[in-house]
Amino acid sequence: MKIKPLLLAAALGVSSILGGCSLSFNDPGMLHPPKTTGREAEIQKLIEQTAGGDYMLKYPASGQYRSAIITEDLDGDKNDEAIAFYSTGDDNAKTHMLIMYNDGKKWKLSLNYETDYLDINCVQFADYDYDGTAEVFTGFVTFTGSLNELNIFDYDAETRAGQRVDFKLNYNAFTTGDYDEDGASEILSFTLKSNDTDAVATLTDYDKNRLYTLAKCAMDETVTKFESVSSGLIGGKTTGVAVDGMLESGYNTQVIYYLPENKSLVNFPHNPKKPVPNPTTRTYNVGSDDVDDDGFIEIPVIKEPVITLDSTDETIAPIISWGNLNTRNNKLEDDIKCVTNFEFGYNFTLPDNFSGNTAATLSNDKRTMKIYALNGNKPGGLVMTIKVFNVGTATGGYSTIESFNQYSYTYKIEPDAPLSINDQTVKENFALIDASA
Ligand SMILES: [Ca+2]
Ligand SMILES: [Ca+2]
Ligand SMILES: [Ca+2]
Ligand SMILES: [Ca+2]
Repeated sequence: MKIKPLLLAAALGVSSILGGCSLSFNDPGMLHPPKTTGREAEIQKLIEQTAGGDYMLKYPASGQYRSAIITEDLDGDKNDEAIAFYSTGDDNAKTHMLIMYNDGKKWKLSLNYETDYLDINCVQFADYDYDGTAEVFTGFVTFTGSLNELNIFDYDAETRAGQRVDFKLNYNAFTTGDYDEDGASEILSFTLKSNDTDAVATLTDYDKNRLYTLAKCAMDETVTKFESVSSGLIGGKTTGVAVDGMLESGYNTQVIYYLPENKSLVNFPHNPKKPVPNPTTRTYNVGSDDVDDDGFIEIPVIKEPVITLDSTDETIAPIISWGNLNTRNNKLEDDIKCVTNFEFGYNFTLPDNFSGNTAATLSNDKRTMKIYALNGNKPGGLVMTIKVFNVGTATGGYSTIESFNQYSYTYKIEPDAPLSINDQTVKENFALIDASA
């Protein structure tokens, strides 16, 4: 079983937003209009005409859509509509959001919405009212702490007019998905504990021509920032959201999902009535992800095994146990275990016959990982070694698995290894932590 390359942010010194919209905000987003050609140039001409003078395009700071001109086929007629944000030189205390469409000949204005907010957190698309046309979800950055305000815009496929829906929601992060299995999208939004907000997850649904709060649940008040929100299948047929958060020190994950039979929103593992330590609390910034591409999101639990080392030349390598949530008992079930070298950026998935039987160590310079058979709580016989050389310098009978940038990742299996493993398994179970993922 091979896990796909992961983006492990701590190893790379960057932070990642895996889908959804979070509070992440690092660029005011002002820029000169880009030089464009073709369709973009035509759209830009319409923006110029609408702005009627100097203008600066703005773009969302986070989420999947971050370009100055966002195109998306809202009504499914195979022709994209376009969304853009700008401020004018005359009135830079306002932001305009345009929805535009092409009538087959030229680009025309569907909506020119004006707001006092200056910055855009994110844009997403989802159809919440079952009419086959996606609504535009726009989060503006408010002037209150790290809160954003979600606004929704409806595009009429017949008249091609856009209008703002009478609905507002404050959030630190949000995403959309079909969380109650009724075939249409809901909004799942999250707030952090602050002077203005409680730490809460809110599920907003649509019925009888209005958006309303379907369910809420408490979240962990010690989370200071949302790192990423991943929406998808979490277990069984349940769609939920894995919320990776930053703590004062370290990181954790909460999984939020809806139970239709109880009409309740559930948080794993946070429950104010039955407080338990969060088993996902970790020092490394590793995010939840579908690591084995089986369609279910795995949650990382990092364990530093209690193993006695006689030598001070090496340390125990952390084990990441990627688990799936069982929504019947709200418990994580171990799925895939790997040992990780954060410094040189790779994972090695432990084969079944290694799991619970082995200890992995890292040399002090982190170049050498040794995997031993366990003897009580001490490393026993050496099974195999993974060693990182600078490209072209490998010696000592090591075979190369792959090379990346200046490094060759190599391995050697001991001739009389106390546990069996073959070359193919080593190569299959090795995965680089890919910076470009
Ligand atoms: Ca369209
Ligand atoms: Ca719709
Ligand atoms: Ca739904
Ligand atoms: Ca998976």
